[in-house]
Amino acid sequence: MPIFCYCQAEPPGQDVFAKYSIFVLNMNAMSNYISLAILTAIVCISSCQAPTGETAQLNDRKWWKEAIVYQVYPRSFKDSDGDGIGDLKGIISKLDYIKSLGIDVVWLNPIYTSPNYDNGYDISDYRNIMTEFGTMQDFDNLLKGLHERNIKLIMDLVVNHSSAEHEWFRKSRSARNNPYRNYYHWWPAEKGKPAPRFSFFDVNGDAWEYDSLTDAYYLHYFAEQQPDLNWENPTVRKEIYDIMKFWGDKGIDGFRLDAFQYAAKDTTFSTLPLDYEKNIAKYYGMQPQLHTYLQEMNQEVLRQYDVMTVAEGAGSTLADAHALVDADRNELNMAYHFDAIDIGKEKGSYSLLEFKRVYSKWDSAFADDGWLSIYLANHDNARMVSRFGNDSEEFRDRSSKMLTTFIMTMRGTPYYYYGDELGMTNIRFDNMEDYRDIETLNKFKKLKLEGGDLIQFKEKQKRVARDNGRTPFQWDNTSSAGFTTGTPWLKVNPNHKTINAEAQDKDQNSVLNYFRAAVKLRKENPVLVYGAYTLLDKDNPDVYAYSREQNGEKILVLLNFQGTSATVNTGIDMRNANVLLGNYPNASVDGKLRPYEAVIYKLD
Ligand code: TEU
Repeated sequence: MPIFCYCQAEPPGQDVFAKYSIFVLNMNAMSNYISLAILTAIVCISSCQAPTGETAQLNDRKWWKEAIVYQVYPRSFKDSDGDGIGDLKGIISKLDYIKSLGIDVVWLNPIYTSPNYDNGYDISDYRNIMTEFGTMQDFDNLLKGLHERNIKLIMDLVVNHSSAEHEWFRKSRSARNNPYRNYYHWWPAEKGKPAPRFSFFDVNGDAWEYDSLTDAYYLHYFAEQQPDLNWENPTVRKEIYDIMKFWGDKGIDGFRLDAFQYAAKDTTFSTLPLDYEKNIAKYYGMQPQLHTYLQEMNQEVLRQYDVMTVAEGAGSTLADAHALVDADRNELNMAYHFDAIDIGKEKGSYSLLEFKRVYSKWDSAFADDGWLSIYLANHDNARMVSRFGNDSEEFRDRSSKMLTTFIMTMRGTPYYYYGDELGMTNIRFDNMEDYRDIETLNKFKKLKLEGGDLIQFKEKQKRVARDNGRTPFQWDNTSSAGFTTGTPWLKVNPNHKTINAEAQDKDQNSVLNYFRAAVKLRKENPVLVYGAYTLLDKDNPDVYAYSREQNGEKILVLLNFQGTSATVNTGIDMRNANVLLGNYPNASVDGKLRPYEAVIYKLD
């Protein structure tokens, strides 16, 4: 007798009818039906179990999971008016180039009105465009140009703090009884100095700034010009939701939430344990009410638009990250953690085994629920080829392509940083005068005040300073790399003579065209988006090997992270392996890889 089980699956319309035929043996009537009912229930429950791993993810397809995000740092992309600073008209003039990359989302770093103490991450007017970058009309033209090319736009939402020049803060600091006072975190001086709070950018590392105007301290986790907004104040939250709706109504496609893990505060500002700075995400981040605010934001704003959301920072535990992005939380779509990007920042602390361990840990933790972003660089980090590859003349090309292969074959949404598609490298300034970044400059001042080792500091900045990742885009080999006709706000890397888009565009074997091929391959193979990830040969110190599998389709990825030949033992029969993409002509098919060799195989 056939039995039907009805299982409601998500998304609706893909209901599963499990049909089972059960044959009833000769037992007495009553016990027959009881045991039959129990049996049916067991069968049905097992067939209705929520699908796991790639099936779960495959059942929950979303455009932002299948997207490839290209991060444009507007200050350094293309200058259209010769003032040496990139701008919106400059980006508009390069939209066909961006389209040629095959990516489908652009993330723009902040373009709002700002005094630029932290390059736009100190906003003084959230509904206006920074003068150097252009006008609101330029923004509307940019958005239109992107959408005409089927490219979505996500904006940077910097609301953990504002600029100290924002009208809100001007009013807030003007008097203790000003209606805007509670828009920020103030501590009246008569209560004594508040408990210490570390600041990422403050010259004294002190997040409490004394303000004589009202004899009180205000909180700033970043620079003193970036006072933290008081998210505990519902009026502040309403202001921010209205700002998000302003941009949502303009038709943008998403928000990247800057430093948002720190937005909710424990306003008792009690004394923290001695070494709290070593785990700042734990003590500053993920305060319980953060989730209340995100669910409120989702209710008030996000669900009214077809937008994607990504949080910068995912707390200090996997559970923290899940709480931000799991589908049933109704908070955000994804978050990016710092566990991997921080590997190797301390000299000699880099190891491929640690790199593999971290990425595999996060992948398996998010195999069934939630979703991850995959990145190796952004505006807060040095260039990926200089950090995780090898930017010597001999290996820059191969290792750039190898790292691109990694980003485009991992599960999660790839975030790819402007210029990495050319293999742009660190600039490694010798002189502090060449730096423009508040983080590097203030840390240098702080170290000087403390009598620290300035030479060692300068050496370290050549490896990790943010300005290494912010040098102007290298369009061609002319004096300022085709970025500007004026004096660039930050020096152009002299290696633009050989590393530039114009040269690489016409060279089929260039890093640029390899990037285009890798993007195309990911777009044509959903297994690279949703497929199960399996780490292979995990203790191999030189090669990162993994497979991606979905509905019987299997892809193998081999990446040699060394400048020497290496062997990998995947235990997979390579005789049926078809090469889909490789960064060497006639890719290896025997597990013996050349320096920085990368190969993607389809396994039959
Ligand atoms: O960065 C937040 C953050 O966590 C920083 O500590 C960041 O990781 C650090 O700068 C790394 O060196 C965000 C933005 O991405 C960054 O550009 C801003 O400077 C910062 O917030 C303040 O808005």
